[in-house]
Amino acid sequence: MGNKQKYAVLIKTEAKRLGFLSCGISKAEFLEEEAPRLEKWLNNKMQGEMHYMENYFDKRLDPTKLVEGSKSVISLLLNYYPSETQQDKDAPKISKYAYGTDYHFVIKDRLKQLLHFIKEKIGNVHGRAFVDSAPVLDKAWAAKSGLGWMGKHTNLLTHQVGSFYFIAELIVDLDLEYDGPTTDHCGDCTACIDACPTKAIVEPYVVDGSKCISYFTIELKEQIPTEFKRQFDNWVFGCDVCQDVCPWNRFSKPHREPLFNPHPELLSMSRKDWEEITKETFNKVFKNSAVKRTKFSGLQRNIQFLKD
Ligand code: B12
Ligand code: SF4
Ligand code: SF4
Repeated sequence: MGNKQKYAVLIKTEAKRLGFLSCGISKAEFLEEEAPRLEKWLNNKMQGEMHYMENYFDKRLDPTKLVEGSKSVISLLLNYYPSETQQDKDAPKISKYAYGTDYHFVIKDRLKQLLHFIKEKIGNVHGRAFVDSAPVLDKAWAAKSGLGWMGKHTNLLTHQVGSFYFIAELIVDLDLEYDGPTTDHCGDCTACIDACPTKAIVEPYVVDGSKCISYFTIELKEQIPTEFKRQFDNWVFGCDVCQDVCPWNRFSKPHREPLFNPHPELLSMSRKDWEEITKETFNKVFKNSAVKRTKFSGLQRNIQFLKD
């Protein structure tokens, strides 16, 4: 076994031990296929008010411009599929990914541990840890390294565990053995496209971000356009519809990450509790959650938007 292969095995074994669902490795290089797609998406203004998506176009497509001397992108998945969901079927809905502690903190910590391990076992490796917010095309890298395929709803998914997981990566200046992509198993299915409440999946594999409920309820700082009234299917933070209807998500398995467990009160909150939510309850129930990012005023705007 050569060093590249030996180190790749070592890293993947440690990633599993740290609780990651899976780990795949790609050569750090320009993402040729994604470049025209990202350009088109931006030209069509599908980023809406998410102006950060317009920045660092070159770095977003080429990790060697983001991390000097980088050779490999190590992609990692972390499962967040909960064993229980909200009990009141009429209550405003929170996306499953936001039930527990904000994933940025949980994953960043785990990534640092993995990087530390690499430095300790392999040597003087330079690298950086990324999760979500950096100019990195998380899904494209995970797909390139065989961790799943990008479905028609554009999320990364697999046969084995569906799509309810986060994606993160380490970009390092270490040569490793690279994995190849897997195949697309969407076939003739159009369940996600048909079910999307705001028709945001404008064509297979293309989501118009500016029409997605997740964008309206989390990213948009202004008022939600009234033309979308009564189309939110009761979602107040994110939206899971395209994933909930995906046949491959029948194979989702509950996570085993205690930090992703919801505050005990969250799942039992009734519709009435939501409508009467106070700042104190908000601060308590969403103490460390990603929901905190919309602030109390943002959540109230979203709850209000569902009315009449
Ligand atoms: C901006 C963003 C959003 C925006 C825009 C969504 C989008 N699809 O881009 C909004 C706010 C709407 C959003 C919503 C959600 N998001 Co988001 N989001 C991101 C972010 C920050 C950037 C994504 C991006 O680069 N978009 C730009 C466009 C160009 O990319 P794209 O839609 O992925 O487009 C690709 C495909 O369309 C493909 N393509 C185009 N044409 C064709 C044709 C063919 C044939 C093929 C095969 C492919 C293809 O190429 C494009 C470029 O790769 C990433 C984190 C990151 N840094 O990557 C998280 C991320 C994608 N989001 C994530 C999640 C969990 C969500 C939500 C499920 C949250 C929720 N429950 O509310 C929803 C899902 C909505 C959806 N169906 O996509 C996860 C996805 C995990 C996974 N399993 O895939 C990520 C990776 C965050 C993370 N690190 O875990 N998100
Ligand atoms: S998250 Fe909801 S609104 Fe966004 S594309 Fe999926 S189903 Fe449509
Ligand atoms: S619902 Fe169907 S089309 Fe959409 S991602 Fe899942 S398998 Fe693919």
